[in-house]
Amino acid sequence: MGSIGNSDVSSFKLPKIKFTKLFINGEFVDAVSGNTFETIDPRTGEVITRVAEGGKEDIDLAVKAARDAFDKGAWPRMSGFERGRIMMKYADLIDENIEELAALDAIDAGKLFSWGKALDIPQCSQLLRYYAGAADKIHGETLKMSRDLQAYTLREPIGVVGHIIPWNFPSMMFFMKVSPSLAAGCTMIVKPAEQTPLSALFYAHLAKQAGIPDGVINVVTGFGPKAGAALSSHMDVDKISFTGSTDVGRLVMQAAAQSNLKVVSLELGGKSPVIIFDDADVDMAADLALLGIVYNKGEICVAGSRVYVQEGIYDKFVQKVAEKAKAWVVGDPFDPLSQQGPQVDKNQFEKILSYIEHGKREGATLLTGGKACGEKGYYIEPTIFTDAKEDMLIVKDEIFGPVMSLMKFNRNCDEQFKHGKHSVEINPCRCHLGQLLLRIR
Ligand code: TXE
Repeated sequence: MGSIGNSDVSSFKLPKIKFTKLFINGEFVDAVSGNTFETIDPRTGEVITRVAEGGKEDIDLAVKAARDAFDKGAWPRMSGFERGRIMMKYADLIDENIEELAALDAIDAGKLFSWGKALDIPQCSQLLRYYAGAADKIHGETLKMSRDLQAYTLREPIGVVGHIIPWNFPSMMFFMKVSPSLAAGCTMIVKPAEQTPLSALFYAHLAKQAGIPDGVINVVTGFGPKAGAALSSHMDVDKISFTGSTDVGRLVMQAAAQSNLKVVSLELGGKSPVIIFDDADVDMAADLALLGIVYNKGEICVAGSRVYVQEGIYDKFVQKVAEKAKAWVVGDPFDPLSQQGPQVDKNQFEKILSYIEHGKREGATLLTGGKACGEKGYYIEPTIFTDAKEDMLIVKDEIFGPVMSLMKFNRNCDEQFKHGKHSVEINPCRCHLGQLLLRIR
């Protein structure tokens, strides 16, 4: 059952930690307070290293650097083509360091090393290249107002942008936010999640190597209530882009409203449904439904956590998905046999286990999994509940872990859902890919 893989991973060379300080105005510096915090390896629960703990004073310094770089620096003033050329160089440097970057996310976030190498890190350079190509294609419009009057719009960079990122995709989230801002000519402060600061600091180093001018990208590691709150309430930040929990999203929006009414983008949680009809290929449906909940250990806002199966294939589907979940290999992210690594930290691990207990107490039937595995670290078995009901917490709340709730529906599902208090909510998760961080004048 979701066994811990057995291959020897002790021979894998763990990455050397090179960067642990804040990156402000092109330099790695200590926090003004001199404080540091531990970043933990979820494979073992042990400390990897200590990282500078940025606070309000450090955010002030980083915002000043970004403001100067925006008001007086070369980045917003150079041609889009030139910005794109430097971004291409940045992307090449990421490709040259794939192994080290994937290894950093494996020890800091528990992400599978093989998937990091094949997916997460290559997607970072892909994002940079995509937006590099957009940097010289930023056009306004010409509007014919009347026979004698013509108007036009110009797209300009919005200014200094604050990016607050979560821990589930430390690398991809960094570039989903940073790449469009760079293309637009903005300058920025990135606040990585406290659980996963290591790869962000490496990306700061690569930005400098690529030739991105000082002050354009600043990285302030630290905690949300201090560094994150200081960024979202800062009077000299023009836009804040946040990905994380719905509760903190609300705080960020409040802070923006109560300070300088900065523009806000929020990408929050989700509770995504998977719907499987009678005519589906049961084997394939079981594969995909399982992948939908165990991908990235379920720590993804589009995890398929509620699975609705039509009654004609329900029993067959339950049997198949249970077989597959039992064969799923949970283990060290460096083990090539592992299909699922540890949850990101102790908090998340305990939160998921407490939801599982809730599910049992609420009367759902545990089909597979349901407990932690391994002697150390934050590993959890792929867990499937049947007999789940719409009003159970496991069906309503975002668990953000490998926990699937299975529900049967029949041909009259319209009626069933209408009268059964069906609570499909609009997924508040939004994609940032289309966001170029420009304003129209
Ligand atoms: O998120 P937080 P957490 C959901 C998921 C998960 C839950 C909690 O359900 O179980 O959120 O995760 C910073 N002002 N998602 O507690 O706290 C924080 O430092 C400004 C979904 O880790 O929202 C980090 O950088 N910033 C999501 C970032 O916000 C603050 C991915 C996210 O942390 C702050 C992650 C404050 N007051 C979690 N407090 C997705 N959509 O993918 C914290 N932060």
